[in-house]
Amino acid sequence: MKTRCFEKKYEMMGRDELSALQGERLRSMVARVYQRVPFYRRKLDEAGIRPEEVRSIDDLVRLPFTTKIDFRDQYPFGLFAVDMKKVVRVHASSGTTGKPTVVGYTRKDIELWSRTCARTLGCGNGTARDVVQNAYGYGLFTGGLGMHYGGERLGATVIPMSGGNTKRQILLMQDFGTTLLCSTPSYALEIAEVAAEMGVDLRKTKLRVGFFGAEPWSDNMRKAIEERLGVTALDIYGFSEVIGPGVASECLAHCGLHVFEDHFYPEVIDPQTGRSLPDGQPGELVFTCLTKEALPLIRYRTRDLTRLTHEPCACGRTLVRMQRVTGRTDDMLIIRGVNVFPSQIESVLLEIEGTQPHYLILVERRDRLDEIEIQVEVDEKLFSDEIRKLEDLRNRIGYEIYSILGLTAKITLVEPRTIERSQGKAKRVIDKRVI
Ligand code: DLL
Repeated sequence: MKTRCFEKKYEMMGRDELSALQGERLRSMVARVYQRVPFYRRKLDEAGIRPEEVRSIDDLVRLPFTTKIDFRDQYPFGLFAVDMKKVVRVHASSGTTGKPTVVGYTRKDIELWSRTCARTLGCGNGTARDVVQNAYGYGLFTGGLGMHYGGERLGATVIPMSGGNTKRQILLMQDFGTTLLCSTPSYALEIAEVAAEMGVDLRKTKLRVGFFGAEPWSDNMRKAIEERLGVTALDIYGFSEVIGPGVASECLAHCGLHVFEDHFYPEVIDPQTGRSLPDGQPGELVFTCLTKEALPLIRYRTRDLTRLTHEPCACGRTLVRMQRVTGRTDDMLIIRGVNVFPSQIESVLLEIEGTQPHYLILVERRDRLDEIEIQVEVDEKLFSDEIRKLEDLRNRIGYEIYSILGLTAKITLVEPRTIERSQGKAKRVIDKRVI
């Protein structure tokens, strides 16, 4: 199989050489965070580990984990390992409650990120001759700017579309000769449907490969996307805490996602015991950033479930592969590409006078788009009041939810004791989507 790598030296490095490189990078990273991040110094001290005891990559399993709670506790910049004057960019994703999870990049981190996103495009044999239509959202979300810089770093021509404006996407796709599409898989299907309504056959355009990620999807969706858009659909994975997109990417051999492990070292652990699991066993994915300057993380627990394999791949890359993410260990939902924790919705509701702490979140996929409805019980007396008061409350909740999540939710106010009570753990979410 014909493989074009953006950084062959690293993507096809011998395993022994790669391990040695990882060990060296781990050593220097641990020494750096010990010196510069009080949070890590405390954690390593508590675990009784001196930085100089970390000699090879095998020592990683002795180090403590980092979690999303640590981001919340160190909000906003407490985990940064450099002075703010070296930080040239911040991004953010959803935290578990009102505060976002904030991540930072130095100039060198941006260069690293550009390269790993260029590698991602390289996994679909992308080159400087390609035209990349980037339909990931630009802004605090990492998808847009990450893939944008990756495209430019590759030397390709980037069309910075962001999400939405679907008819325009289709028009430019034809007129500019787009060859590579970057979007969430659900948005790719939306593009296909709108194109069909417009009478445009996307299979006749120059579109060649799509880089789809940021949300869970399935082989059925892959088939539908490939048929309707006439592309090879690749699964790409990443998350903001470690960098954004550009952590792992499927190649044209379609047998798992190559993890760019010379920078982001993956482990799979048993989520209950924290014990590292061998190849092939499913568990929680954990990442260590070996080279990042602004935010180097030690053993960050992603909560994503998958398996790893070191079996050789037909493309020739030697990098470890992760299988498609099959679920999460927590209750995070991804709605229209936005990460949503039910606890975020709860904290909004609890702050609004007139609501009761009984609510239900309903998620559906209608006309290819995710829809979210929040049913919430309100005080008895509001129902005997004027309708206008209920209307005001509904608008207020909708507004607050939008300002925290950036999502428009349908808000339904219901009378007290309408929502079913549970005997044990309350069921707060009904997700009816079939992906
Ligand atoms: O979604 C980064 C990204 C942008 C990845 C564009 C790929 C493409 P976050 O907003 O921090 O970052 O969300 C990260 O999304 O922990 C997974 O649960 C989920 N996720 C990301 N990629 C995939 C994928 C970006 N390919 C969270 N399959 C992660 C399944 C994915 N889930």
